[in-house]
Amino acid sequence: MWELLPLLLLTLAYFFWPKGKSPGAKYPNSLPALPLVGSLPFLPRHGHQHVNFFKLQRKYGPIYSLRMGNKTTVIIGEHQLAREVLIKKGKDFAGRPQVVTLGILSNNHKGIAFADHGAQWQLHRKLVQATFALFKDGNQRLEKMICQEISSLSDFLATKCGQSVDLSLPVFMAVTNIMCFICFNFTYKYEDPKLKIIHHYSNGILDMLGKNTIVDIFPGLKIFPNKTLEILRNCVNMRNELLTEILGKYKESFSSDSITTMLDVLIQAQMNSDNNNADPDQDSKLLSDKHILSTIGDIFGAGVETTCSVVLWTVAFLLHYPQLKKKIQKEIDQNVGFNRTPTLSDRNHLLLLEATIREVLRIRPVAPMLIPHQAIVNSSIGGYAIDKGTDVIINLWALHKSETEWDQPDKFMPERFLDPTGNQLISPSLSYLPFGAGPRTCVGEMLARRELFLFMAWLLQRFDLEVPDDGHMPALEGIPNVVFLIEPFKVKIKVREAWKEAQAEGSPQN
Ligand code: STR
Repeated sequence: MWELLPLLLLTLAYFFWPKGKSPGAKYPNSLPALPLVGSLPFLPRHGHQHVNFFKLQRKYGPIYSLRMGNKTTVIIGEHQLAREVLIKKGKDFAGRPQVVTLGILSNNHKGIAFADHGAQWQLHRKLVQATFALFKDGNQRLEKMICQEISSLSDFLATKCGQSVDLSLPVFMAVTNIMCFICFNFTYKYEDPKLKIIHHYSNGILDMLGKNTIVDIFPGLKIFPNKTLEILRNCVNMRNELLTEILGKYKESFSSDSITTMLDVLIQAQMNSDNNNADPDQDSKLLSDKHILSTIGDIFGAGVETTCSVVLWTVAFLLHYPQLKKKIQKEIDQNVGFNRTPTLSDRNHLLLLEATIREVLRIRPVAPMLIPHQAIVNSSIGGYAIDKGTDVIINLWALHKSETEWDQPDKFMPERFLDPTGNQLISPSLSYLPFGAGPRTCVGEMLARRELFLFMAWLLQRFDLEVPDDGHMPALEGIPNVVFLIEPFKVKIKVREAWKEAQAEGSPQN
């Protein structure tokens, strides 16, 4: 009897939900849909969703819709339409669907990644951007710090010389420290138990979000016990506790004379709004400690999981393409040598490495369907009507794998990002948006590109990354989660002979 209750509630919800189609308007092609379950029975049950959506384009075209529960979702698989959504009509589509799991993660849709369009999101995004502006080009504080972290990582890896290791934890620790520096101006020692806690809850959050729980389609089901939501809540609580502790301590020593971190920027904005009696209930309501915590949590999660994942993907591809790895190393040897370590100014010269990173971001995008968008007003895409409240998914996978836009899109070919002489980076197609675009575009792109370059340049200068003795190659299929993860793999670490020789002659200066 009780089992039938959700069904009954859902049926009622379905029939009483406003449908809101405007008569006469032309809507995108739609997959078949049944009452209650929508198009779910018509979606392939196996394989990666982004691949399935891409295949459905053959039948339904580059824009089509489907229904999930009572919601309409439009799928976009072509760059002109994607650019219309993200850039030209970016504001119309700057909303985010509010689903149960992400509500838990974002302390009720606070922060910036999953917050809906509105004053809170706008303010926090602006403050985060203001923080990144503190680290712009001329300022080498960030570069120095990133290099210091990579140097510690390299020294740690050197102790594993000859062994096959899973790089994910060491890279996680290095990247976490970089985010700690940006947010709080401190870093952890590798042996600090707090780092293990951060690793534990971050993995928990990722795993639980990857489960695609049915509550996100039928939110009514959240009243029933649900293991996934329970674990997610535990992990989020763990994170919130750790961040609250940091926040509390930080506030005690905060000084508005020296604004150098993200937390400084947020606390200063909070204080200014508290002191500004002119509008007591405007910004201050949007800058509570909970809001600050959520934004820092987003930036942390986004900064760590994405960069970690791309570094691992890049290493994995280099194991599959040893000739490419050698070529990049030659490029590093010629342009940087062994008397110094790579810096950001080498980006203009290590073009094959840059091209390789771009190709990794194409063939295994961090977010193959970006983060879902939502229409905040009635609008249109490619002449088709899109009602307010419709979810819009940009299938980046489809853009990056388009046969008409890319030569042999399934092949890993970094050269496609270089002109035939190999002396210049090129953009071979507009169908390439690894960081999204428009009002929701990734705020950390500059940081991410710098980190990826420095991590790979440093690692390849000093180490030969090789397939382990057991011959196990990394699997390249990936695990689509909120981040497109690579399956765990091991790599054999060997300090390069050339590096050793140079060391013997005189130690490199940083
Ligand atoms: C990773 C796990 C975590 O602890 C916190 C977050 C919140 C921000 C998320 C991040 C996640 C995964 C990657 C996201 C990021 C916001 C932007 C980024 C989704 C879930 C991407 O768009 C790839």
